[in-house]
Amino acid sequence: MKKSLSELAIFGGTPAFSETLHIGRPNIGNRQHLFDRINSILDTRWLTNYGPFVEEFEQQIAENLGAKHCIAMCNGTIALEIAIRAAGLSGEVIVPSFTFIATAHSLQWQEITPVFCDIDAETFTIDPSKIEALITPRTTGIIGVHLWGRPCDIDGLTDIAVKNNLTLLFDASHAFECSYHGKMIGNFGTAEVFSFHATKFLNSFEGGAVVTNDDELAKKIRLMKNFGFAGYDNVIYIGTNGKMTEICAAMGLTSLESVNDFIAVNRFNYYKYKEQFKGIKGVDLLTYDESEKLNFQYITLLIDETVSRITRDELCQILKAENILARRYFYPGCHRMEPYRSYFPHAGLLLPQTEKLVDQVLSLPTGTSVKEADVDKICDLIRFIIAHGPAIRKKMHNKRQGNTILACSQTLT
Ligand code: T4K
Repeated sequence: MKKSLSELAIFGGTPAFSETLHIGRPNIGNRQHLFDRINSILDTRWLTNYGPFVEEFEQQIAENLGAKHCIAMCNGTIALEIAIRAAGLSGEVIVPSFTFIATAHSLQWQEITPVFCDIDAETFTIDPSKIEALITPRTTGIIGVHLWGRPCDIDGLTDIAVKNNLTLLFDASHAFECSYHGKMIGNFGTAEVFSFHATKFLNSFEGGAVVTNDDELAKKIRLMKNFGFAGYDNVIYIGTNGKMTEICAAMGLTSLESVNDFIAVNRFNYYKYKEQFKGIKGVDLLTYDESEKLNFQYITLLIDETVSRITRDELCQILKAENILARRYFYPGCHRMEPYRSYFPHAGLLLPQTEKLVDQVLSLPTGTSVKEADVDKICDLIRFIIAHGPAIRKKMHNKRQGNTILACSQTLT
């Protein structure tokens, strides 16, 4: 527990953690089960292309979600690209800017223009009431993102999609094992896309999947992820290589066995953070609708600098010096990254909620590698920082000025 400003690592004190505490540390299941599966892969010499583990992984995911089809892929981005192509999207597609860049890139990569829509001020997911103003004759679809595992307003989006004859897809990368009105994510829209990247709640090292209840679409996606082959020597679609390998499926199956344990740890950490952040001025923990099924994978703070008297970026910098790698997910918004910021330099004017939020969010470490004592230490530190906000800012400012003067004098000598 720090007692004075000079004990903060940013001012030369000893960091709170001797090793970096990362956000996004993978949840790891039973090692022996993974090793057994890997041995079996090596014994059978079936490494990829419709192996038994991929098949089992797909079946288990579909069963778990109560959906008809799961098509496993090499990662979430390729899964998005294939879902978009198979669903026949073209022209313009409406997406939130407040998401990981892959949501927008998976469209642009196929020369489909992502049209950025603002988010709702409460849910931080795409705001259905802003969509119709963005529809043009070129619009073919909407992609909602269940950000941080908190579902979009699926009913609102479905109404607009039906009314305007648009295809509705969901980027459900964060939302495996989450529900909406009691129904598992994976069952909405034309299809939903998951990521099983190392940093995700459920990981298969790298991986992703398209989940759908549409038989025809599933068939098409299966062909497209395998170069368009419909049997030996017969290609019927343009396709790519989106296949998941056996070793990734082995990891995915191993992770699936431990889903309840992962949730229990995440939930515990979430409640611990929630308890600790009560009453810290200007620091709000983003909460979940606890009547739903949740994976609790993300601990996200909103920093209101007018109250906290320290900016999100200053807090992030101070925590980094303490070896706590908090991340500004998803700063600065897709519209402020290339190529979109060159294509649409004024997009921010239509995205006031996004513009506000990107400067406030800070994600903190959680997951099975983060212990109760770690959470306590992080919260103590943040409490201390906020309590001394103005003094810390001043000291940081003086330090910056000192460094500038030093750098200038070194340049002159
Ligand atoms: N849509 C959404 C909404 C997404 O969030 C994502 C991915 C996608 C689509 C695309 O799905 P994939 O194609 O990735 O399956 C990370 C992930 O790479 C990315 O998967 C994820 N979203 C995004 C939110 O986060 P970075 O650039 O922040 O990753 P990186 O390398 O900085 O890692 C984050 C932290 O995780 C590090 O501090 C260290 C830790 N880490 C990471 C890896 C890979 C580990 O401890 N071990 C590891 O193996 O993007």
